[in-house]
Amino acid sequence: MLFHESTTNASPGGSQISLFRLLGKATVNTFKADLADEFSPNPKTAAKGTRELNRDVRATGLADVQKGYPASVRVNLHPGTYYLMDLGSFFGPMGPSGAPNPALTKLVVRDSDDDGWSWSDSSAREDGSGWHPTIWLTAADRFVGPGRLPAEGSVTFRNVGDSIHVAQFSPVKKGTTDKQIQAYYDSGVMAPPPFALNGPTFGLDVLSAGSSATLSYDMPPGTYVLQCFVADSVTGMPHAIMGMHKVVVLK
Ligand SMILES: [Cu+2]
Repeated sequence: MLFHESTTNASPGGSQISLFRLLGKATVNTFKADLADEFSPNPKTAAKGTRELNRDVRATGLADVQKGYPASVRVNLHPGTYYLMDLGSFFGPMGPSGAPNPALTKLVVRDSDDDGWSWSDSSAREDGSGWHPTIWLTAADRFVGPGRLPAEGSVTFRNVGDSIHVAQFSPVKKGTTDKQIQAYYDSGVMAPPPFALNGPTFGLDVLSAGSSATLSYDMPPGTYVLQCFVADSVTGMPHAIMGMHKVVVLK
């Protein structure tokens, strides 16, 4: 299934859309409580939030987009009930409990009668040009894949780890290295990173372990850093600070 996304939200956060199923006994309220934990400033609570989200949802993107930079996400969906959420509206009005209360949109996926359709067939068609890079999100909480990606094209993200992850691209100065980024995080400095560049960000929203999604986009060429800000399920520290960043060049 292919989702096209664009936003009218001109704030730097734009729209951050996630698509997920609830697992086991989880309800919408369970999910909202998990999410509040995940974004807690207390690392122990944030770690718990990640463990809860790993247990309670199966998320497959979608995309984080800014105004003027639409993106598409292709995912393989089984029939069932799904929810769409814009995290860009997460810190809006508080709910009755004083916790963030993002709006959720329910989406029911039914079995298609058209048995001629398959995900692999259509993604092959979509990427007829041949080169179609894959970024792996690993159990060591790292991005593994090529250092060069298309500025206009598609990238498949495969979460082969054991935690939810996100994959956010932010522009950085040419020549920036992962070593410099790690040194910045290790320094604990609160000032904006010296390697940061103004420019549009984009990315793939939450992807659960065992899931994959293909992000298609058209962004300004240049150097970007791919990062994950999910809280570690043990320390509660954002994965990026623990090393989940990767400098990539979009050409
Ligand atoms: Cu991560």
